[in-house]
Amino acid sequence: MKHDNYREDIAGRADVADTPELVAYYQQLTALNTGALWTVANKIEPWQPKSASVPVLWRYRELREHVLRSVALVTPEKAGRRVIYLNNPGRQEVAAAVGWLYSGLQVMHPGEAASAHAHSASALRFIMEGRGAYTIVDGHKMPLEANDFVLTPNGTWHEHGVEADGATCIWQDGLDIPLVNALEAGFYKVHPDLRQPVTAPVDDSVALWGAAALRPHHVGWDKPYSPLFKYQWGPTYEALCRAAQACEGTPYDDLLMHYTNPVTGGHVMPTIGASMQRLRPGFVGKAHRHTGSFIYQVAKGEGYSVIDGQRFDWRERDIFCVPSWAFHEHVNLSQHDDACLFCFNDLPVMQSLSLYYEDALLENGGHQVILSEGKA
Ligand code: 1HN
Repeated sequence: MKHDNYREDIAGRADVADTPELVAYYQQLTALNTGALWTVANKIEPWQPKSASVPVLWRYRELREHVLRSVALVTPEKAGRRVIYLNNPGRQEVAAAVGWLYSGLQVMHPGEAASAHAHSASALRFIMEGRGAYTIVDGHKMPLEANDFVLTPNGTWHEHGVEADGATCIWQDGLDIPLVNALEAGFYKVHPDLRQPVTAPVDDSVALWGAAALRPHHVGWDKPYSPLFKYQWGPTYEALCRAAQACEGTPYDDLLMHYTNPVTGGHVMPTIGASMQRLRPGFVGKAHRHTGSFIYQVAKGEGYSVIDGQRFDWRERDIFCVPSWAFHEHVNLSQHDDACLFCFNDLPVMQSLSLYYEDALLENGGHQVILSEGKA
């Protein structure tokens, strides 16, 4: 296709043929812990981003029973966290779901709790099913329901549980663990009491900071993450539906809203951003690509996404990933119902390091040629 644009046998690219003399020279350099740049230059300076991750769809109806089985196999006390993690075939050595992002499905029975700990990695949860789940973040307790999005930012004490009168809960965890480990900045501590006291009224974070466009006058905030820890599904969905009445949306994402830090208007955490998007009934998106790694969960509806030429059909609770610089386009297969996609990503990292690039597909009416069909 475009391969001629990326030839390596041109001026400006490394193109040195081996000779016996050069090979001997390279061996001498290796012995001194050095190397000739031209032997690796084209590999370490690709023409454009080359993700090691592959697009993957994790079907909830295939995963759910395995996640539930873990309840009988291990306790949260012994496991620390009872989680089945999403393992991208291209990223197994760093346990990433895509790029430098980790994700997993955590399950808890009524009356169970996972002990309090803190780490330099940032984390989030997106609630999938159940009743009576809660998270406590630095003394702030929050009850959680399906499609709620909750932060456990870097450095905060956090623990989770399900109330005794609740029902088995499953939620998706998202963390920047692979990134933090790549940067060699991972710290981890267990709370000395294994539990933290609840020191604030339940849901005070939502009460104080959760009113759209209103900021409390007398309460300051100087942490690098959002003081609003929980973003509830009800107001999020309502905001998307109302905005859809007021504007067109984009050809790629239809109507997409970023969850924001109400103090800054910026991303919710320094390293992880998140969004919820609504694809109107019958929406057929065009393809674009950008840098950064993206993990989606289908919060509502049915459709498919074409990622790097592969079609993935999804329905509610399925999870899929879009690697950096992979073309992707989303389609809502229903003519009557909208579809909503929750997404978390490393956009704050890409943007703050000036590494965010974006590109629309211009050929073929803005649609990828589908090279393989994902099974429904
Ligand atoms: C973690 O702290 C949680 O708090 C879940 O529930 C998954 C995976 C890796 C590292 C820390 C949690 C995690 C994690």
